[in-house]
Amino acid sequence: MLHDILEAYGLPPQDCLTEKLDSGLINRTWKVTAGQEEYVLQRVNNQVFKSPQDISDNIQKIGRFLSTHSPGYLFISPVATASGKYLVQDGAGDFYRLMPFVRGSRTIDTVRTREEAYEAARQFGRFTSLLSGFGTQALHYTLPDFHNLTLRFEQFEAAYKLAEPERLTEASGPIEAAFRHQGLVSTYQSVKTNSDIPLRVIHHDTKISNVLFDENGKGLCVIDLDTVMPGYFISDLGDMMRTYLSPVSEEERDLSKIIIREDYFEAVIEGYFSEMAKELTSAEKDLCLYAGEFMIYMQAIRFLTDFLNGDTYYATTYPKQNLVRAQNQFTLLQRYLDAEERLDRIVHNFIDKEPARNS
Ligand code: GN1
Ligand code: MG
Repeated sequence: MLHDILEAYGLPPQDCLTEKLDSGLINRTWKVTAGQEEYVLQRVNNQVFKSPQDISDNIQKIGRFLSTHSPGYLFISPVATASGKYLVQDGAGDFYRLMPFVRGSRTIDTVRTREEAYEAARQFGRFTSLLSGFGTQALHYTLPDFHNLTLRFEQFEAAYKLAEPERLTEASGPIEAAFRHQGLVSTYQSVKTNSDIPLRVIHHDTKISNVLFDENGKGLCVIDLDTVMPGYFISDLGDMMRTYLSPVSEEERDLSKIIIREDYFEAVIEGYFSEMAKELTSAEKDLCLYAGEFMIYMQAIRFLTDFLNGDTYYATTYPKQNLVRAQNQFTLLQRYLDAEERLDRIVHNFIDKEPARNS
């Protein structure tokens, strides 16, 4: 299947070893070994990303900016094909791209130490901070409205109205929670209209497997740049809270295992602020706690919506998996809200240390 793609890159398919790397609910990824050379090959899901060319353009533009302004930054640019293209289409219309595999680097799937949380948060902060002079207007929106919570809520309401009665009954708990926390949508509306909360170059998928680490556990750079586009910093900071604070993932069915590791929250804030404190306005700093609420709630309603719609978006391996994921995320939201008094104190320790840029 990958034969023609490898050939397009001038790699002899018979001499290549391809191993599937299993991570992500949207794209497909392989490691390709061709003699001494190692690569990562990805198939871009074009049901989700309607214009893969836009992703490719964004990555090229960002790569050019960073090589001029931050030449020391490890930016992993896609490899060009024999005919000079950064994206290849196969006979079935699917798009592929190839990246060099960074020797000695590794990715992790679960945050097991405070240091890993700190390192990852620092890398996502660094990425946005290094691109603060880039200007977001030059970027395509690869997924329009991706983190538009207002729209996500409307999509939930639409799914709720059309869902099969059986699914409505099964999901009654999460549905009730979705409506109970609807106030989080109003806060998002006020973020959108506040001119002190700027659009920045945001990664939009800050799970730990999107950070490359070196052999000593130090962060090298961020990867998986499909969703890099203009956005608010709460998307990145919040998704780290969603995915780093609990010792178990969004797939966990035993909800009693979901807890908030408050020292990891501190590590995320510390790591992110180590790069972003000088960039963030005081209005943004006031949103640090909200960032977690925003992203956990949005992911909860996205899983719930997909369940109500009959599981059409996220890959699933067993029935009701999206319902489990939604229940998991609503539980995480509740635990996060329960811890907020203490989390707020942690945030204030940092805000009070650093003078805000616009205060
Ligand atoms: C999807 O495929 P993956 O894991 O990179 C989704 C994210 C969700 C995540 C939840 C384009 O990301 O928004 O947070 O699943 N990406 C898209 O696991 O919808
Ligand atoms: Mg992704």
